[in-house]
Amino acid sequence: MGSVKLRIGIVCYPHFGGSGIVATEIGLGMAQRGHQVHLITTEMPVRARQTTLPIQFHPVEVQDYPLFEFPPYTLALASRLAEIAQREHLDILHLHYAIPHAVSGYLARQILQSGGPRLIVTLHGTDVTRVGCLDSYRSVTRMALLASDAITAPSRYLREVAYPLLDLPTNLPIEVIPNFVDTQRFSPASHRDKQRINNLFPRIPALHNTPILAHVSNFRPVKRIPDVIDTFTSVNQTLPSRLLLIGEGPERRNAAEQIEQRGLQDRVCFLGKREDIVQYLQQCDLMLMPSETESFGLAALEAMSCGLPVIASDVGGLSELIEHQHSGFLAPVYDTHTMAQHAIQILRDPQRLALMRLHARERALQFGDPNAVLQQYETLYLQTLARPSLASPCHLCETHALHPAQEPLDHAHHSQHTHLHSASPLLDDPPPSRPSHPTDLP
Ligand code: GMT
Repeated sequence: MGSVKLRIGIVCYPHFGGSGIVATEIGLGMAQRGHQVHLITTEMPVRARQTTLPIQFHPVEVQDYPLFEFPPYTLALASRLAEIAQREHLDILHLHYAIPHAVSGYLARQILQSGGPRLIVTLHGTDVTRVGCLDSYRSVTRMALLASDAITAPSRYLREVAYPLLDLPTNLPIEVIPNFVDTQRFSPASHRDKQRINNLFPRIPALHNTPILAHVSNFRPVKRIPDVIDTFTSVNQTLPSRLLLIGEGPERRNAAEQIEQRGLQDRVCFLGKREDIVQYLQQCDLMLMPSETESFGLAALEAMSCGLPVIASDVGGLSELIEHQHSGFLAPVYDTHTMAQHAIQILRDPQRLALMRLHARERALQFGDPNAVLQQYETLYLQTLARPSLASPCHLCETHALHPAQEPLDHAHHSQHTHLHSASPLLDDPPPSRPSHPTDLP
């Protein structure tokens, strides 16, 4: 980084889940690059708990009241964002997962009137494909996105579906900035120590040399946990094997029932939410990810980085990430028969499996340069700061105030005033204006 030090507020869901992980890693990376970082969430995010970097954490408290059937988190967050943005002179608020964070960010800036931070919204997946597109949320999410200063998505797929699903004008830029992985931490084991896994399956010692399949997720319906179990059931009928289920979520109970009904409980182990997943992934042979939709598939990328080929549904960002028959396999969504056939085929061919493990790792390495991704975000932050905020009226010429939804998306007029609008007094050499050609995945 140059001499520019930004004051960045990061807003995300702090629990286990891709959007919170990506947001936290961006926060840590920006702090590493010398920026002042503020995490604004209900709890300290999991991956920030051990850090020694000077990151400030601001908890959001949602006050309850007997009248409320649902405590209004969106409002509590908006008030907190306005307070922190003003007190800390934030340049940027980077809002991860549009619902409701984009709306809270919008409200915070309305509270602050002029001089508020630039709003960057990173769409993550179901905020578009499952929730944002619902009648209950579409119009308000759309309004907040149109009022933001920049929007990003982790894949071409999510960018493309966001326009029709959220009814966004096609001239609204959405920049593709892929998820990334720490390839040093998520790395193949130098030697495979199956004892760690064998200890999890004490009842059937005969299984101790059998293949190990893994699934990592937040166990929501979109992850198709029944398809994980169906695929495993078929694989196990042909090739005795074991399954590690890592994560926690609403589908866990159904999964346990399904496993018991099939008499597979001695071959399936629930590990729950954990921070040490690398040590387990390193001992596994394959990862299963039969999701109904997936904007990117960070869990798949982390597994690939540990050298695991992924058997996935051919949807969304998974189709962009996994090279079929090379670093993994893609099959039609819900087609557990084909997924199982792919698994059996590769598990029966140790040489090909070893090669695919290398290819999976190679593919992950293409997403393994956090600095390149951080640079993309940093450039975006600086670009938004170098031009007037798109949402607020141009205070020097209110009659010309443009809204990003309106034609043209022309910043030329406003750029005359850029230096006067620049929110950061620390910017002495503003970068060029917003890119018109968003970047794509490697
Ligand atoms: O959209 C979600 O389901 C939430 C989110 C999360 O917090 O787990 O997951 C999404 O964001 C990740 C990070 O960008 C992506 O890697 C996941 O593919 C994406 N999940 C879905 O699209 C289902």
